[in-house]
This record gives sequence, structure tokens and C-alpha cells, in this order.
Amino acid sequence: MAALLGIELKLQSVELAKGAQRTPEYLAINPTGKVPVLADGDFVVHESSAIMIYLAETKPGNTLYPAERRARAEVNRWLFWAANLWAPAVQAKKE
Ligand SMILES: N[C@@H](CCC(=O)N[C@@H](CS)C(=O)NCC(=O)O)C(=O)O
Repeated sequence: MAALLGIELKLQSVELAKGAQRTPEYLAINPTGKVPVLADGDFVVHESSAIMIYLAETKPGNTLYPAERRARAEVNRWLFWAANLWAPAVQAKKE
């Protein structure tokens, strides 16, 4: 999303396999213990959809997150679908 909007990010990897997301330092930044998280100065936001919307709103007039109500509702529909249905389904643990 950042790349498509032309926003340069300073990326920092979190070594999930080593449990870096569960360290007190990381949990102080993102209490959910998940990636991604975005820090913009002293403002921090986690949840990928919230991050994408935050980034999009720094570039008014972009077509990725349109301002027009119905077009935005379509984008929101897929963001909510991904968070509520798709992600839990693909992350479901096999028994
Ligand atoms: N709803 C969250 C889901 C984030 C998520 O599940 N991230 C996974 C990687 S894709 C993660 O951090 N897993 C590490 C763990 O659960 O310990 C979002 O969209 O940001």
C-alpha cells in the first residue's frame, strides 16, 4: 500500500520465528503481539487495514481508498471481509 501510494517506509523486521513479537519491548508497541505495526512519529497504529487506511489518508485524492461514499464502502467491505473471514480461515489451526 505504501509503495502504491509513493510513501517511503523505514522497514524493520520482527523475527516471528524467534518470538520477537512477544518481547516486552514489542508488546509495548503492539499489545496484540502481531505484525504489522506502523509508527509515524509518536503515533502508533496496528492492524493491517487500519494501517492501510491511515497511509491512504495521507494522500488525498488517491484512488486506492476513494473518498466517494459508495466506492469507499466497496473497499471497506473487502477490508472487513479479509479481517473477519479470510484471515481467520487461512490461519485456522489444523487438528
Ligand atoms: N488482524 C491482524 C492480523 C495480524 C497477524 O495475524 N499477523 C501474523 C503474521 S501474518 C503474526 O503476527 N503472527 C505472529 C504470531 O501470531 O505470533 C492484522 O491484520 O494486522
